[in-house]
Amino acid sequence: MEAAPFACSSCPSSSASFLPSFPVTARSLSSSSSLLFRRNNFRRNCNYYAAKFKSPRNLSVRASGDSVVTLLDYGAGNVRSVRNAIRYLGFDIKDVQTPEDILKADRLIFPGVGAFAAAMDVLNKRGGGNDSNVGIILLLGVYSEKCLKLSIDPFLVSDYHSSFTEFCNDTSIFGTIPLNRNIRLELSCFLGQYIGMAEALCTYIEKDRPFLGICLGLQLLFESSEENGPVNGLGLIPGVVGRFDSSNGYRVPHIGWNALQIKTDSEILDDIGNHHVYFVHSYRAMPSDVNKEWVSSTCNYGVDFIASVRRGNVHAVQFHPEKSGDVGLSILRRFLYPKSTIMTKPTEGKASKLAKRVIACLDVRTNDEGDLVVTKGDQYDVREHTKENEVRNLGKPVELAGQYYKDGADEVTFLNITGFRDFPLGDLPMLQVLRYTSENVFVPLTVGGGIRDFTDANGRHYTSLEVASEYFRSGADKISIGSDAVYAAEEYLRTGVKTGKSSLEQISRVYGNQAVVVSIDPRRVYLKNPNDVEFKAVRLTKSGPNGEEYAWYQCTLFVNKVNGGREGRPIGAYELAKAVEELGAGEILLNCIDCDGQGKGFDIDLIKLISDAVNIPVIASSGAGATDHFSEVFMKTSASAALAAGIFHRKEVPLQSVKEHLSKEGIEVRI
Ligand code: 1PR
Repeated sequence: MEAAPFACSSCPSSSASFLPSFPVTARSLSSSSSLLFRRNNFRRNCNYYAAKFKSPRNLSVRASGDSVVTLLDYGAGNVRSVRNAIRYLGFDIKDVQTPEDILKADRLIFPGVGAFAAAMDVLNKRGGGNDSNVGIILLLGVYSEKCLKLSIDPFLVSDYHSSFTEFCNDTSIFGTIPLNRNIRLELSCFLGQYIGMAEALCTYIEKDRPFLGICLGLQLLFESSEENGPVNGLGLIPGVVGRFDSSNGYRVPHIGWNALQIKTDSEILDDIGNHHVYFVHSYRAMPSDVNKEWVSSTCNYGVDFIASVRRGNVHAVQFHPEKSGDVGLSILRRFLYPKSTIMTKPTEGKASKLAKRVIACLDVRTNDEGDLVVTKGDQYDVREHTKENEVRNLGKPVELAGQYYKDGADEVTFLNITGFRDFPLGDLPMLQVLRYTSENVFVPLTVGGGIRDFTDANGRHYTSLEVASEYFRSGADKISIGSDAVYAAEEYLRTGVKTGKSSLEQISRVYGNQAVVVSIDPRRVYLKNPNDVEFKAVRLTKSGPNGEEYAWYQCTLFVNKVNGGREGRPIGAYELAKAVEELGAGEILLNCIDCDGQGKGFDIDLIKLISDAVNIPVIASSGAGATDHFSEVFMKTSASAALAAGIFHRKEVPLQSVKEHLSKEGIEVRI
């Protein structure tokens, strides 16, 4: 490795003004021939450095006021909702730039998103300086403050290039006795901005400073995770984070609104025991004797897993309070205003298990005047059958989404139905819709349409991952892929090879499969004999127009070319669903062109076929016209959620009456 100059870009106190006159680097110090040089120069310069290098503890100025939350966002997914919720509750946000920001925080929220290993990589990165600087600074810190106490020969650590944690664990320096946690903390405080985020986080938590970890922000506190691992975590709570077992009939990821069993006085969870909160994850930590002091609530999903932990001022939750509606906001409020007595008590709930979800869907497109409107098709035809043939306009996207949130929608889905021709990153109004909606809507938002590779008019190429990232940054929790998933599944079935290059694979690798929905748009093709096609056919509950007893469900997509239109593809919904599950989809949004906008009920044959075929959650879509249709789909199939559009837009059936009806029928829903 090339020797780096001894200068730290992020730290004014280590600026060139007090650099030694000799070109010292950790590497230059490491050669054995320079030992004498090192000793003499090190000792000569040490007092000088000690005088210049002040502990951040001494320098520390309270950066944050009473109404500031420090947010640890390492850019791996959608934390816009957390930001929006914090602002909604009257707080400003200070972003963590350096580990020192963590140490100085008054209250810290860590909304971990993405994969465990990627998050630990970021946390383990050092704060300021580079490899060489860290070695030198550690050396100075150890020498000037701790050497006598630790009896360390500072020269043994002079070229220490690795992270602070590795340094502390190095038995060649500290012998077989591991460096005591208290001394580590003192050292890390002393070294302040030169330590990694991980060490700063451990220090902050061990000092019992107000902390709230969310989702991955809870998992990272444990010793390790099996996610692409084992991967070491922060090690503050005993236990290993493992994957849910889907072999016992439970769909993985665990997505949806589930109930908590409160174990101890958790303070931030007061009064919410009987309400549902929103989970979305495939990995979980398990309660055991070794961590029971931490566990404040559990949740059941085939097994009892840890839903929240609490010790003193340190809290972490596996669910998403920022996506759990009013109940979630009340949890955040209790964390932000711990002493406040003016808590509004949420109404009494009846949560006992994972609820079936009711989703409001907004098909969005630009009308002929250029305005972005919510529209709705009949079997995908969104134009009025009038002389003008205009696009059906059912309202404004942000307003309608806000209304459905108030009405109790468990999720809101936006489908940019002309995404096949509008480039989403050029289609800024759609991004604006997401941004504005996420300011006031605290349930999960899904967005679909146009997620694929794209080359714009200037020849600049964008990957589907870039498109998805922009959607996530704008407030989406999940993205939905239609056409591109059909192409990916076809290729996978043809070659048997997962290339890792499809949008589906790339996005789920980076954001996790729980963030990737595949939207399927099949239409019924009637058959006299199920063996007439190579695709999976079903026996119909109601025979076809010519007495056909079978049908297969042909996938379709929109082709954007002259005389283009919806094109049937040589792949069935069954084959597609199984292929995209293998490629990394976390959920399936199952439409049906024949039923869309008809109000005659969901296609139960299709939904049963697909929901029995895959282990990921299936959202039943198309055809809802009455409350009975929702109970029917949940009683006759294993769908996890039901989505509707027309009946809500036309105000034929209020969302709340769907929920009340389901509840009366004994189907658990979030009320
Ligand atoms: O292919 O990745 O660009 O995604 C395009 C997305 O747009 C796909 O998810 C596709 O389903 C959707 N889409 C494309 N054209 C239309 C259309 O209507 N012309 N909408 C369309 C699909 C179906 C549902 C609808 C339900 C419920 N709409 O979203 O909301 O059928 O309706 P209902 O309750 O009124 O029966 P890509």
